[in-house]
Amino acid sequence: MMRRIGILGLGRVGRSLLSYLMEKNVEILLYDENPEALVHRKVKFAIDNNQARVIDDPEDLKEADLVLKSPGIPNEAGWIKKLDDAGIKMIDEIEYVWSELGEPVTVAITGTNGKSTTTAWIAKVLKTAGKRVFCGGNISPGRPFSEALTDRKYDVYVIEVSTFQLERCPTFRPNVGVLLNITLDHLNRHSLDQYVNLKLSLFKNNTELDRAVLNADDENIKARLEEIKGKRVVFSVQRTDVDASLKGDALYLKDTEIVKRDDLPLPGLHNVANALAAIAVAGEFNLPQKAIRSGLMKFKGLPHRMQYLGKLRGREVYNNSMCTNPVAFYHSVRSFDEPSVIIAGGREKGLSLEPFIRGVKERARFVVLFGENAESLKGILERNLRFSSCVTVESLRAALQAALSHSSEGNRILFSPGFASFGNFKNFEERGNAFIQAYRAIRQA
Ligand code: UMA
Repeated sequence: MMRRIGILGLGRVGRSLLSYLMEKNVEILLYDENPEALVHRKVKFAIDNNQARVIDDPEDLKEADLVLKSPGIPNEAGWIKKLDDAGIKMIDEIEYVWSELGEPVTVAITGTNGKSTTTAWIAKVLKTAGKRVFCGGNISPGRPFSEALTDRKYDVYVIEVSTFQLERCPTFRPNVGVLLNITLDHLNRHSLDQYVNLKLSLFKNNTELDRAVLNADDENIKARLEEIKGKRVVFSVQRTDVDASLKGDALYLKDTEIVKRDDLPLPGLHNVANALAAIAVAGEFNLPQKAIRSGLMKFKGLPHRMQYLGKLRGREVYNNSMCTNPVAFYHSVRSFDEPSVIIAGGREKGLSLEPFIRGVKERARFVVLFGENAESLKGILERNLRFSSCVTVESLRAALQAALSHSSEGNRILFSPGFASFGNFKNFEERGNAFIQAYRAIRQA
């Protein structure tokens, strides 16, 4: 009988898996809770041409030999549990693609903050050294890992993986796994213990030949270091007795100077840490110093992550829409030594506001608040810091205008929300694009 494969969720991952499976001799079952997902061109084409069958009741997935789950579908959902109880084999895209590709050379990057930047940076370094690199995974905008299935021409697969993508990966074993940091995020879906365990599960199948690249400065990682399997390769911005370190004004791989800190294209100590992670990975590939240095320096950064937009009436404007939690906010405002005029606010995820308040205290010249929690943040800043240099506004354009009128030439305006985009936008990209549009509109006015 023909193999039956179910695809759960028809977002970017589901659609990309669908494209691949349509070329195979398998029966495809599709399920998505949102009927709108079925009218997407690619999905509709498959259904109309009888290349895939939509099922209305997830119970019917019990007919499948294998089910591929999209990361956005919570593992804890009742209907998912029911499928588990029925003994259905259900795995994550990462597990499926990695085994379909025949367990290729893979670098997988995870962590709470900085993973997209570090993923792209590592890919840049490897490319500069002449490797053919697939760069994708959770990184957004970017390519889901499953896109690698349709063009197999790579030496190395560099993928960003989120905890949502690691829950059902029984055999996945990257040659190099990178864990950047673990701070609280996504606790609406995971408890802290669960979250740390999931991050560490990246290494659970490691053999002695596999590498775990780890941040020695992170308390949550340090506490569990001994239980991480494989060869541990450690980086730190504080210690110099590690594999990749910051010594004085330069970044080192063991005793070899790789690059001067001032030559890195991205600001902030957290980006020094990200660069050290990339250096540690490059070291495991035995890349020459020159290629590592040049790859690190050529990197342009990613959209919506400390993206420099240009000057507006003499103020430097940065878009960091990707900043979706208070810890990321703290690091992003501290990227600069001088205080900034900050635009922040959004939807709360139940995380501690302490890093946000500390970030304002240490680096805010003025704060413009926008989004769902704007009013409450204003109250909190006034109560906790007696900080009254803030206003609330109704739109991003108004936010940028307010930032302009509360700053002077030579100041920096930093859009670093610190909270989720939901409520006003679909995701951080839509929010970042809206900010860029506001910037352009004011520049042209
Ligand atoms: N769906 C259901 N039921 C649910 C939830 C979703 O049926 O309970 C359906 C939706 O109707 C939709 C589809 O599932 O049609 C969406 O699937 P998805 O949410 O997995 O989205 P994709 O488009 O496949 O994108 C996913 C990642 N999304 C999430 O983890 C939520 C993208 O990460 C990732 O870029 C992409 O795969 C490629 O790998 C986004 C993200 O926010 C950027 N990630 C989080 C983060 O970075 O913090 C983890």
